[in-house]
Amino acid sequence: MERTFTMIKPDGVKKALVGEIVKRYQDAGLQLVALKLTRLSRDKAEELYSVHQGKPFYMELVDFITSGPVAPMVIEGDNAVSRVRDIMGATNPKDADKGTIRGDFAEEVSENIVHGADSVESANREIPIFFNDDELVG
Ligand code: DAT
Ligand code: MG
Repeated sequence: MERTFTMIKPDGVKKALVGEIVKRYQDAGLQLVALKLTRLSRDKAEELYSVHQGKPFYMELVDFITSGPVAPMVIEGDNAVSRVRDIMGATNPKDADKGTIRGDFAEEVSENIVHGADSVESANREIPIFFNDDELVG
């Protein structure tokens, strides 16, 4: 059993995709452990994306992720990290397969609907940025 962190970005919330995305994860047999609607402070956005600091798209990324409500969640299941990444699709929607979230709903790499942790270590770092232990209830 593995836990991962995934988050619907402001474009996904704006396009009313929260229900659709949660359904895709649950239909795949993954379990929802925590979910909320919130808005990211600049500090938390910089913490989430600290590995991208200094990259050309970093400022744009932080501006975007703080531009509106987001829906962070914790998901549990066998191989949850890689299965969530598979359901999300490739980082650049132009490379993402149809049937994946990004392939179906995104057009630009800078606005690609969802975030997903890339490893168990990343998930363990990212989850506490958004949730206290007593919020992990699923
Ligand atoms: P992922 O979100 O698939 O883990 P990543 O960690 O490499 O991808 O990058 C984090 C986010 O940064 C990504 O979801 C969108 C943005 N991003 C990545 N590469 C970019 C680029 N070349 N131009 C603009 N935004 C980019
Ligand atoms: Mg990443």
